[in-house]
Amino acid sequence: MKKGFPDNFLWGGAIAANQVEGAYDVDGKGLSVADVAMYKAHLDVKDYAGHVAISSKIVENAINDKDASSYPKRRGIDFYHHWKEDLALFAEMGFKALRVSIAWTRIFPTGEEETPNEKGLEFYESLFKEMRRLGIEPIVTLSHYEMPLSLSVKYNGWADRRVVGLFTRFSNICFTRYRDLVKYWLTFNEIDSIIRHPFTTAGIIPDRCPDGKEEEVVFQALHHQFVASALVTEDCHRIIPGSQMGCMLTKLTTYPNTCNPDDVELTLKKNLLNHFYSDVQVFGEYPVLILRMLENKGIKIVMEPGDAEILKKHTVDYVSFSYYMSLTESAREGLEKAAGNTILGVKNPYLPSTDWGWQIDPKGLKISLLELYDRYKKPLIIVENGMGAVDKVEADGTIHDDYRVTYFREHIRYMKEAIEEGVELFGYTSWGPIDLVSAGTSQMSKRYGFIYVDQDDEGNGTLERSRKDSFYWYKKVIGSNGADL
Ligand code: BGP
Repeated sequence: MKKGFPDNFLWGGAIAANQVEGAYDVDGKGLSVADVAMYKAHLDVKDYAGHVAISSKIVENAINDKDASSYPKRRGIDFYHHWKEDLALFAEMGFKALRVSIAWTRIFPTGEEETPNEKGLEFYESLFKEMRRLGIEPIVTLSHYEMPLSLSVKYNGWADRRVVGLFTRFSNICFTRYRDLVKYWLTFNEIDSIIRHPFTTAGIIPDRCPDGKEEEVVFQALHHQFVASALVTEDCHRIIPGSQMGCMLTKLTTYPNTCNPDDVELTLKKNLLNHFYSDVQVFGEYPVLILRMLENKGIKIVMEPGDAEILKKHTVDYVSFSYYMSLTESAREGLEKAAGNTILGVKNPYLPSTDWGWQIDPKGLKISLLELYDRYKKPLIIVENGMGAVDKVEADGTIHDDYRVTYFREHIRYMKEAIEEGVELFGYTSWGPIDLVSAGTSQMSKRYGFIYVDQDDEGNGTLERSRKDSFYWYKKVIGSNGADL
C-alpha cells in the first residue's frame, strides 16, 4: 500500500516580498512595517522578552532616516529587478510551486489611496504570468509582515477595526486582477506570531496601547485578523471559482520535558494555544478553553454583531504551516533554555541545533503532520521549512552545503512516512530557496538557499546568484518525486 508522494505533489520554495524584493521606494511603493522593523541603529534595544523593542520614537526615527543602508530589508536581494533570472533558476530545479507574498504597499502605498498603484499591480502580474509560463504554481500570501507603515502609525495597526475594511479592499483588488493566474491563496503569514512580535505582524506599537493593556490590544487585533481572513475567504471564493484559501500557522509542536504531570499540563496548554489560531479559521469559532483563558486574564475582546456568523461561514479550505523546530516545556525553573528566535523552551538533549540555536527535529515534522491532519482533516501543505546556516564559498566559487542536504533529506523522509500513514499532504515549499534577508535577525549571513546570493550583512556584494551543492540535490529530489533522497 505504501505509495510515497502523490503524482501532482507541489514541490517548491517560499519567499516573502519584504525579504527579497528590495526597491522599497521604487515605482510608487510606500513604506511597510518591515521596512523599519529592523532599523539597524536600534537593533540593540531589546524589550522584556528579548525582542527588538519598537516604540513610537524608533518608528519616527526610522521614517525620517532616509539612509537605506540602515535597513537590510529595504535592500532585500533586489528580487524586484532579478525576478526573471531567479524564476529561471527555480524552474531549472524543477519547481512545481513557488510561494510568494504581495507587498500591500506596492498596491496601496499608505493603505488608504482611492485607487491602486498600477505599477505595483503590473509587477505581480508579470511575475505570476512568468511563473505560469514556467509551469510553477503560484501560492500567494496576502500579508507576510508587510502592512503599510502609515496604518501602523495612524491606527496602531490591526488594533483598529477600520483596518479590516482596508485589507479586504486590497485583497479584493488582488483577487480581481489575478483571478486567472492564482488559485492558491493564504491570508496571514504565521498569524500566531502576533503574540510574539505584534509590530511586524499587526503594526502594533506597544507604547500606543493603553497602560497595561498591550495583551488585550493584541488579542483585539487578532480578532480583526480572524474576521478579515473569513471575509477575504468569501471574496476569494466568489471572485475566483475553484480557488483555495488557506490559513498559515507557525507549527510549534511542543513536548513535555518529563512525564511529570506538571510538565504535561504545561505542554498541553502550549499546544492548545498553538492550535487556537488554526482552530478558529478551520472550525469557525473560538475554542471554549481559550475564551475562558482570556476571561480569566481579564482580557475582553470586542466582537461586533455578525462576527460569529462570519467566522463560522467562511472557513479555510486547507491548512498551511511553517516548521523549523520543536519545543520542549518544563514546569521547573532554572533549566537550560533553547535559543530559538523569539520562541523559548528548554533544551532538548536528543536534538542537535543550528548555528542559531534552532533545535533540528525532523521527526517532529511527522508528528506535526499527524497531529494537524487528525485534528482538522483538511489538506495540508508545508509552506516553510529550512535551515539557516553560514555557508563557505570555496576558491572556485562552489558551496558544499552537505549540512543543508542532510537537514532536508531527513525532513522529507518523515514527510513521506506521514503521507504513507494517511496524511493528505499536497505540497512542500522550503523556506528561502534563494538566500534572503532573515526576518528575525536581518542578517544575510543566515542563509537558507539552494541558490547563493553574493551579499553580506552590510549590503556589500555583487548580488550575483550561484548554485550550491544543495541545488543539484533538490533538483534530483523533485525530478524523482521524492523517491531519490
Ligand atoms: C518565519 C517567517 C519567515 C522566515 C522564517 C525564518 O517565521 O515566516 O519570514 O524569515 O521564519 O526566520 P529567520 O528569517 O528569522 O531565520
